[in-house]
Amino acid sequence: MLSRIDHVGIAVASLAEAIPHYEKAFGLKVVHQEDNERQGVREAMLLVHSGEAGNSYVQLLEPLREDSPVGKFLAKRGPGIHHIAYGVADIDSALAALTETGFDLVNKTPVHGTAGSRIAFLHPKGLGGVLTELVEAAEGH
Ligand code: V0V
Ligand code: CO
Repeated sequence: MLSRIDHVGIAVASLAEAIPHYEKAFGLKVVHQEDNERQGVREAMLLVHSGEAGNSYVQLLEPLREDSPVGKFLAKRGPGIHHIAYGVADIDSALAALTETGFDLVNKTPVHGTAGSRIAFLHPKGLGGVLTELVEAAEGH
């Protein structure tokens, strides 16, 4: 079902402060930046690797509001790894298969993700305390 690690989502207080650290430490480059109102985040994608199965990124996440998943996470736990996202070729069939097994889905149908992707979150409870996202990337991402 899973084709790659698409991204690691990292909660930060400020993109402007965090991005230069990643650029300097690893020579990564921001290839996409976007505000996602529904998710309450301003996010930056830094490309790590392009492979046959698709791309892998670091996703830096700054909250747009305190009362958002990343805003609440920062207040409770401080900055750090917020979620891991796996690439899938077909998110509809992946979600259908997970529903069949009675899995606890945050999103039962895909929602809008970064750069035109279709995404869905799985609850951390069922996955060792790790918030997990599935990503069906848009063509070319
Ligand atoms: C909360 N919890 C987490 C967590 N956030 N555990 C692991 N990783 C996280 N990131 C735990 C928290 O410690 C509590 O555990 C429990 O879940 C309930 O926490 P809460 O603060 O009361 O939060 P809830 O229940 O209101 O919401 C938690 C969920 C929420 C996971 C349901 O954060 C959510 O819907 N997340 C999915 C959307 C999202 O994260 N969007 C931002 C990224 P205890 O204390 O009860 O044990 S957007 C993105 O990645 C995009 C756009 C993209 O990739 O394209
Ligand atoms: Co993400």
